[in-house]
Order: sequence, then structure tokens, then C-alpha cells
Amino acid sequence: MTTTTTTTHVTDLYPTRGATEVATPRQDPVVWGSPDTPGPVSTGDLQALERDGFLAVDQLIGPDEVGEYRRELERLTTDPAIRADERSIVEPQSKEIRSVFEVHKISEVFAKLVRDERVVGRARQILGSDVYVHQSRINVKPGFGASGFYWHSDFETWHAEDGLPNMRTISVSIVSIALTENYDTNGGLMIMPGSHKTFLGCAGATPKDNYKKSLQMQDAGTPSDEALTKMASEYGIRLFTGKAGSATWFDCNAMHGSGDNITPFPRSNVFIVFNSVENTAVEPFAAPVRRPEFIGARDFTPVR
Ligand code: 6CS
Ligand code: FE
Repeated sequence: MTTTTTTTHVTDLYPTRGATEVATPRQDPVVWGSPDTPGPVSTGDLQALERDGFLAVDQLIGPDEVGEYRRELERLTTDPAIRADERSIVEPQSKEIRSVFEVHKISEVFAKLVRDERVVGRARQILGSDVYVHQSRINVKPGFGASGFYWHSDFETWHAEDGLPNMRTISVSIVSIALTENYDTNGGLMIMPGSHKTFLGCAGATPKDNYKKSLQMQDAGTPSDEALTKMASEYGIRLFTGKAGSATWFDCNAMHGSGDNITPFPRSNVFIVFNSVENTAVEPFAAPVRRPEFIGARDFTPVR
């Protein structure tokens, strides 16, 4: 009896983590849905997202709802069982919880948020298909020195380490539903507008078990100072602040980062990363092994 294993070869459109840094023009649309696809995002906003790589939505969830998410975030980050869970990442210095992954599976409150038409409806409209959650997390940036996230493109990691072939992934927040006031002083999200149109392949191979370090302080997949200087000069840098409940959607390949939070005011957001069911993860394009499923999902069931 002969068994044949068909390994479909997927072309690597975006080489990265080789010997040298290399830029590749984006070969994917940003907005995959047709402009007249019905949905919560206006045509003007879809055009802005295509041009800039991000879209700020002032009150995605209303002030009356934010309290529920804030209480749930506080419950999760003070629950010893959550702290002991491998899906919790702590701050290197203070050992305070920095992120909790797969929050849409851990918490029914956040599972409801994922299914909310104001959230998943936008993702389906932008990606022009059914979507599944590639990653979800809450980031708790306590005050007094919580470390930020250095400049990076999320897609560079999700392509290299999680095997996403194309740029058909939108993070509704990769950042973005601000659950506590995001002042302009407490480590807000910064994005380079327009940077999503170029893929910056980074130099340096991915170490084994890279995620154990990279989720605290990213190293592999970090752009060079020269590249960042060139991009910042060309695109500028936009700082996002927002009232609790506001959201920033942005494209998987937008260059972004956030500063340390040395103020006494915590900055906590919830992030949900939607990937098109037409762009499901294959094998990593530039890493020795897959990351755990709580970071890069392998369950492609569409959000219903
Ligand atoms: O490695 C990742 O998947 C995560 N790291 C960062 C800094 N942003 C994207 C993503 O959540
Ligand atoms: Fe990121």
C-alpha cells in the first residue's frame, strides 16, 4: 500500500531573517473586500486604511460597555491561575503580567467582543472573506516603567514564525481597544503611516523557542537603525491616544511600536488579530519550529 503525503509548496513572497535586511514591495492589497462590500466601514475609511495602513475608530465600544471589559481585564490579571498559565507573559523586571494570550478563549467577555458585529463585521469587510482569530491578547502596561514594544511589523513575525503566506490579516487593535485612558504620555501606540506598503525582511535567523524572549523583548525580526531612520523620515510617526473604548485598526504590515510607560497610569488594551480563512497558516517561512497555538492559531474555524 503506498501513501503519498502531499506537501503543497507555498511560495515565499516575503523573504526575511536571512543574512541581510531586504525590502520587498507589498504584493497584496490592504483592503481585500470590494469598495461597495456592505459593512460597518465607510468607503472613505476603507480608502484611508488602504493609504495609511490604519483606521482609528473613536468609540468602537461605548462608555457604558468599557467598564465590563476593564473589570474583566482586572479580574484576569489578578487571578493566580491566569498568572500560572503559560499564556501569561510577565514583565522581565517587575514580573507583573504584561500580556495574556488567547484571551478570547479564556474569557467569555472577550469571546463576545470577538463575535461582536462591530468588530468581526469590520474584519470580514476589510479582508473580504470569513475570518478566524490568529491571535488575541490583552496587554497590561502597568505604570512605573512597564516596557514597551520596539519597532516591528507584526506580519514579519507572523510570516516568519507562524507561516501566514499573504498580508490578509488585520489587527483590530493590534492594538486598539483602549480600556484605560491612553494619554499621550503613557506608552501609546506609534505607527508609521504608509509603511505597510513595503515589507522589510530583517537580517538574522530565528533562534529556537524565540517566542519565550520575543514576547518580552523582540530581537529577531527587528529592523536596523538605518531602515527605521529612512522609514521614519519618509512616513513620519503618528502617536495614537484614545478614550477608553476607542479602537485603532491596523494592517498586519504597518511598522509600529510603543514606548515604555513610566507614568503612574496603566495603559491596557485588548488586541484581536483576524486572519482571512483564505490565508491560513502553513509552515513557518523563516523559523525552525512553529510557535505554540496560543500565539499562532492552528484552528481556522471562522468566527461566527
Ligand atoms: O509576536 C507576536 O505575535 C506579537 N508581538 C508583537 C510585538 N506584536 C504582534 C504580536 O502580538
Ligand atoms: Fe505588534
